[in-house]
Amino acid sequence: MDDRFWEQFLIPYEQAMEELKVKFRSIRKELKKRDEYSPIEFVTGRIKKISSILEKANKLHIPLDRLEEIEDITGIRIMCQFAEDIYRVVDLIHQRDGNDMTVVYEKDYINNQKPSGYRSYHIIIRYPVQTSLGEKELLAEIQIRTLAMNFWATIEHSLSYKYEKNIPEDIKERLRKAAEAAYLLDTEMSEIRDEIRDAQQLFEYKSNIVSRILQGIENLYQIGYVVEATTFQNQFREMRAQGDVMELRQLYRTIQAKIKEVKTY
Ligand code: 0O2
Ligand code: 0O2
Repeated sequence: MDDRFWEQFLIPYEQAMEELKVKFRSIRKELKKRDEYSPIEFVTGRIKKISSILEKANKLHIPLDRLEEIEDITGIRIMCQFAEDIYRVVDLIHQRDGNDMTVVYEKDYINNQKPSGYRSYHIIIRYPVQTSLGEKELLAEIQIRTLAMNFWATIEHSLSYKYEKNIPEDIKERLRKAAEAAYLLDTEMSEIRDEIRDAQQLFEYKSNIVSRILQGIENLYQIGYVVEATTFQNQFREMRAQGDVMELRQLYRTIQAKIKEVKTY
């Protein structure tokens, strides 16, 4: 197995990696252009190192003429801001299942954290690439994780290499604690996110009510009910300073009722 063999062997895997990176990055671009939230923060890809391919073949007793059975020669990694986004990305992949890719199986290391502390959602797909020799279907692994999970896994992976996969027990224990901290960080950020979303919705609701109140006061002025309009305007000024949504809602209803009443005369 010389360099030329590996060069040829890896061509379709590199092509698959490039195509998949473009496809997942385009989802992000498209959503951003439409001013929608993207569950994808960024996407990276890698081709497994030759030494790791051989190591894995050896570990899984895969003969060298069946290396294509290794599932993660092409690896795509999708990073999300929040833990909930992971399942949105999983859904996006499921929607494509049977179209440009086929899901073979999935490993949920989010709900089933590894003993090391590792968390991520893995999807193994079958992906066709068009080569000069015709179509070739190959396996690829998509890892979906949050930024916090990625931070932890990147450091743990490099330590794992440093210690040739024999990380001392005390460091392993500290890594497990760090994984717990990463998990708490994800949970905390999700809660903050929910609160931000609630606050944004309340703000939106409030500004709609305010503009409807102003519209109502304007209507009363136009149809000649100046005294009522002025009274409502004064009430509105006071309420706005306090900013109570329920009171604003009540004022809006009173103005609407008044308009209805005077228009029936
Ligand atoms: P942009 O403009 O940065 O958003 P390539 O295929 O050449 O585009 P390559 O060489 O494969 O990319 O690089 P890699 O390492 O696979 O992925 C790099 C992409 O991931 C770049 O985005 C980086 O900006 C982004 N990236 C890597 N690490 C982080 C990180 O910690 N945070 C964030 N937000 N992004 C990161 P692009 O697509 O080049 O474009
Ligand atoms: P590379 O080439 O260094 O990226 P195995 O890896 O054999 O134990 P399996 O079933 O082949 O298990 O695959 P698994 O565990 O579903 O996924 C393997 C890949 O997931 C790893 O690739 C890592 O990228 C990641 N991973 C899995 N467990 C851990 C972990 O405890 N820590 C970190 N940092 N990453 C993990 P490789 O094999 O490292 O390949």
